[in-house]
Amino acid sequence: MNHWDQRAEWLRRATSLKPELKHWAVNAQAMIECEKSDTAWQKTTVRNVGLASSLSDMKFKTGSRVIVDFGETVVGRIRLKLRPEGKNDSPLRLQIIAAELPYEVDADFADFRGGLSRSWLQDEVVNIDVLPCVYDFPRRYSLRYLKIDVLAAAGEIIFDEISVIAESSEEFLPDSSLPLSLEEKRIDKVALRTLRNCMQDVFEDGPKRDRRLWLGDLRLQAKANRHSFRRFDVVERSLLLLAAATDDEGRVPACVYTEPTLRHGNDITDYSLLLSDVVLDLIEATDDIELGRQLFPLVCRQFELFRPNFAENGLLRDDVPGWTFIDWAEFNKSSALHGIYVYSLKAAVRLAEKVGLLVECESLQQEIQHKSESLRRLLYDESCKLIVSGPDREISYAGQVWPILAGIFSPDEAKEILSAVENVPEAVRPRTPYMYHHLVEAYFYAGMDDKASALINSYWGEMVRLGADTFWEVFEPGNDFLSPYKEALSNSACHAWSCTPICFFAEH
Ligand code: RAM
Repeated sequence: MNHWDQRAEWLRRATSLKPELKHWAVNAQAMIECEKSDTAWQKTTVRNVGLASSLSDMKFKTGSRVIVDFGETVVGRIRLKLRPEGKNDSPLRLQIIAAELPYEVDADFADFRGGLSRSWLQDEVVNIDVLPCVYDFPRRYSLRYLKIDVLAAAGEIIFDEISVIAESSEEFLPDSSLPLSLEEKRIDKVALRTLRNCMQDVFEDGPKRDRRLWLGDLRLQAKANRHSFRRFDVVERSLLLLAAATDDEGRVPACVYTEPTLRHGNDITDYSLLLSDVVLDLIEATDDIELGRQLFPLVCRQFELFRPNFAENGLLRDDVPGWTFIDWAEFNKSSALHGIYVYSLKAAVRLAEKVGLLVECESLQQEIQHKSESLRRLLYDESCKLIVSGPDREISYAGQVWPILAGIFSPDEAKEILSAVENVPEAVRPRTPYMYHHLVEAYFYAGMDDKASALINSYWGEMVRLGADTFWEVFEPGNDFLSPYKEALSNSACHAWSCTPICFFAEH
């Protein structure tokens, strides 16, 4: 089959796998007010001021405000059941803010200075012509809190109901039968809700932002899904959409837009390489050998496209073109990317073995050996037990973690490396749950299980202690307003790549 036909075929199959979304109502639980607090996350805390069930006894007029809490973060469409009291001769004008975090409820959006579009912020003004009515907002939001300001009303109005018609591929969070501590159970539940809320008709990175399918996020979602919802249809659909949007050179996109028609989004070098791992994970779970064989050439093409970035000595050149992500932080990414290359080659070999393409394995094996040796020989500083990166021999956590996950070092050596990096104050630390996930994995690989558990507790556990009921896109303890987009309001507070405690608890 030629390239065009193959992509069309993948798109057809992906379309046939489109899941039917489940819908259910989540009612507002409480009325709240926001307050400034020095000890709260992002300096904002909420105070309960009444039960949402007493709303129907209250009357609102021009200038009034109500803020409700749904008790958990939900993704769906807001529904208001409204009734006029007295004068009813003109439209009702409302302004809403749908917020994932208390800070968003209280912030002044006019001060927005972010690098991403202001339109990601979840606010809107609506005019409702006919009362009484049940008004369903057309746009889907991700929210825990809803602020409603009555901008103009003819007379008084009553909210008989404020709810969200939630939507996702799955409604219920699976019950874990794992022997977990109370603290771990809480983390697990938050992780499951995060994954569930991102599981729309594709695996989205975040239902508030970017509401988009990213290969790197999908990789972690698929792993967590294996231990929880087991919706392999949604994984396969998501993977095939990415495959179907491959460009004419054969590069798989880092993300796609699925509406109105499929479109190739950004390219990220490390995400394309990791395609092998996503395919392997799915085929291991489903045993769909035929699909594995079909996707194998696409997996190999990613290595072919990337290979010219290696110099004669087996190290990456300093000027790898395009976007290398690894984590939302500025640092020399060379040793991490080298590690990802070897890690991804190894996944490709396992995939080839699984689907019986043994002839292909030999050259991949040789390359693994060659690239592992060059990293060890040229980037590993035996005297201080650290992996350096780039001409200035920079040290970062990612630069240690990925070569370790690639299996270039034994668990004992990995332990020495991970212990050594802790004593380097200038070592660039992880910034996002995405990179923290890989650090935890590296601790487990090195047999440092206590370190891994402590990190799960101090990182994901801390988010829970700060009030998270879904895990955040970006989290650095003590740095409340950190944002890769120069504006914390743009951050997503329910983000796919943060859901992986599900994997840690199930696997270790
Ligand atoms: C952001 C999103 C997404 C991530 C990319 C690299 O836009 O947070 O989850 O995969 O960056």
